[in-house]
Formats: sequence, C-alpha cells, structure tokens
Amino acid sequence: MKLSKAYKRLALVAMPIVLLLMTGCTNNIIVLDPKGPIAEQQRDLMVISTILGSIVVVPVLIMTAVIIWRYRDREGRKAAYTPRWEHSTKLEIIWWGIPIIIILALGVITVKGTYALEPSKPLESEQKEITVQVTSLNWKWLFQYPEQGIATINELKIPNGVPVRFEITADSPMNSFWIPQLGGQMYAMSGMAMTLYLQADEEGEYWGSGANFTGRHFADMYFDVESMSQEEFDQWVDEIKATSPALTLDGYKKLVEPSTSQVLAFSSFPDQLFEMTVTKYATSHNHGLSTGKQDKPQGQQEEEEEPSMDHMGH
Ligand SMILES: [Cu+2]
Repeated sequence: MKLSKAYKRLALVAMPIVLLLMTGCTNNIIVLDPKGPIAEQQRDLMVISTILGSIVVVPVLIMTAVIIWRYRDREGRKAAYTPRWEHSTKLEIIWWGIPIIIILALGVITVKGTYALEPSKPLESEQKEITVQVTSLNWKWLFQYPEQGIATINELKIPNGVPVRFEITADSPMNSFWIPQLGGQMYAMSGMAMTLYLQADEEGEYWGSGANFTGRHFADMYFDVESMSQEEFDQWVDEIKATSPALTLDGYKKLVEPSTSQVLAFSSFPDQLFEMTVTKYATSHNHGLSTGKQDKPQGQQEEEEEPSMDHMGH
C-alpha cells in the first residue's frame, strides 16, 4: 500500500521528464543533423561536452535518488547508520579528481575549438570561395552576390561543396543570421560587417532564420537555403539576370522600410550598396541611403551633412 503510493509520486515527477524527452529528442533537432564541415565540428563539440558533463551529472542524479531511498528513516532499516562519519580520502579523491580531469579536458577542447572554428577563418578547399553579402532589414533578408552581380530577398542559393564567405550587416535593429544545419549564428549589426564562412556538403534545402528579436515581424524573417550543383547555380544566376528587374537605390530604400516580403530576385544592385550600408552608420556623413527614421529629431538635424547621392560609389 505504502509502496504503491511512493511509486505514484515518483511517476508524477518522472512523467514530465519522460514526455519532454519523447517530444524533444525524437523529432529532428536540426543542429544535431549537420550538412557541412563547420556544423559537423560544432555538433561534435556539443556531443563531447554533453558526454563529459554527463560523467558527473548522471551518477549524481542517480545517487541522489538512491541515497534518499536507501537511507530514509523507516522500521527495519538495513542501511548503515553512521552519524559521526565525516571524512574519506578515497571519496575526496574521486569527487575532486574526476571533475578536475573533466574541466581540464573541456578546457583543452574549448580552446582548440575556438581557434579552429573562428568564424572569419577561410575554409580549406580546392574550390574557389564565393561571397554573399547579407543585410538584415525590417523584416527581410537581402542577399547580394557581388561576384555574380545579382541580389535576392529571403532566398539563398549556394553551390554545393563550395566555401561561402558571408559578409553580414544590418540596416535594421541588430539581428542574427543563422542556418543551423550549416553552422552557428552570427550577429548582423549596423555599422559593421561580420565575416562568417560556411559550406554545405550535401545538396538540399535548409532552414535559415533571424535568431535575434527585431520587432513585430521578426518571426517572418526565415528564408530557404538551397545547396545545388555548380551548374544549377550558374543556371539560376543566368535566369535571374535574364528575367528579374534591377535593384535601384530607390528600390533599396523601399526594402528598408518596415514590411515583410516574399521571395524576390534582382538582376543587379547599386554599386557598393553593401559598403554604403555599413559605412552610413559608421561615419558621420551618410551616402544618401538614410530613410530618415533613425535620424535625430528635426531640430538637431541642420548641422548634419545633407544626405546626397552625388558621391555614392566612392
Ligand atoms: Cu562620402
């Protein structure tokens, strides 16, 4: 009778944990399903750290339950009762020694991983890298391909097996560019360009997102990433060049205005647009890209250089 009550309580505590494991771990956790060299190494780091941590955590959790159960006060208790026991060199060595070894191992792995996975470090490859300039806008992503001369909104296509050099900035509140199956996130910030190297080793579609809250339609800032063969990629570029409109400076200003957007493609974009987006926040004079919204109140504006377009592209 007493026992069944205890089991019920145990079940009550264990049930949410079991449910959580069932729903959480059996569905696809995409960070544990990497499709490129960076994401693979990061997955390994997560797995190794979890295993090393588990060496302490799992025995402690099991022993906590066992000790509470075994040493509880009850009639006919057989477990040893030693209220004056206070020291054991053997146990001290175990519960200090093991964590020290684990922390040292984690330290070495962390330092090595930090240098090996430095986001701006070019990937070793026989393929020539391609560059994609990424701009976070409210609430859409602009991707510019400077070598191909095209641009897209909310759609990223990359050649498979080729290192991609992402240059990332924001013309919006700070966001975070994240393609979980290719690697960790990188912040998109106004006034600076962050570099992130990623590569896909498997053709297919991946999920990309803005991983940092930027306001009302932040949740709409996801995009499809497609890794395709070089031929398909070249075809896609040619098609955009032949069929899509050009992105003008006025068109860009429209994109900067807060709104959501479907997938768009542009056959060209204003020269140095990305550089101008970065420098308009970093320098006192801006290059005609101001939307006026982020500027100071009217009264304080007369000393500022008038936004003009005549020196764009320098
Ligand atoms: Cu200037």
